[in-house]
Amino acid sequence: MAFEPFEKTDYSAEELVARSVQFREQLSARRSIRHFSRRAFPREVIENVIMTAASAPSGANKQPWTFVIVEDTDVKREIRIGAEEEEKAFYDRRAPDEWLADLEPLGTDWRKPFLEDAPFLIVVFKKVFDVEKDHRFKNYYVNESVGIASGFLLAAIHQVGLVALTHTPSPMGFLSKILKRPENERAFLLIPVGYPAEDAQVPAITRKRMEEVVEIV
Ligand code: IYR
Repeated sequence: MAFEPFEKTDYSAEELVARSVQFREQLSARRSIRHFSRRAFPREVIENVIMTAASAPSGANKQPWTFVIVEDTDVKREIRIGAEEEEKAFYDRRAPDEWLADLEPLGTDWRKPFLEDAPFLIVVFKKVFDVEKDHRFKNYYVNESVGIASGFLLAAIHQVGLVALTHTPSPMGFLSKILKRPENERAFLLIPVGYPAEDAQVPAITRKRMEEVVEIV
């Protein structure tokens, strides 16, 4: 592999602090949203946030991801039906009481209208291996890589000024079927993206204080 110079930046200590505060404030204003407007916007925005995600680091630079953009109304409906079926089973039977108690403050239930309301759904697939000419090639740290890319994606959506939800109906096999994905891909996250509904509300959550999440050695 050829090497090339790294285009570096060089900020002073004061600039570093100011930039870290600014980005912290910007990103910590992001919230998971469950009520979407149907207001349209260009698909180009979605393509750009996805390509931001696809710039994430990955094990051995294998980039083990596929991002499916769903904009077709009928396919969105099919996905809503599939997700609600799994979610109904989750809320009615599968979820242990402790899990339901943890979800209660968030006000979630099996109904997922946002899967039809949001103009776009992004379905993130992880590639557990790659296939070329019937040969299987290994990917590495797939969950870590796709998790990092998904973090980039959420940050990019927020920076653009749109909202999203990291939705994980479980199991997600219905997504592979509806979207006709190959056998080396598994659904990782289902992310509706759009403008928030006029009357969107969010639970008044708090974040842990620094002392609770940081240890200095
Ligand atoms: N997948 C379900 C349940 C759910 C689970 C967790 I953990 C959440 O943080 C939120 C919801 C649903 O989407 O409703």
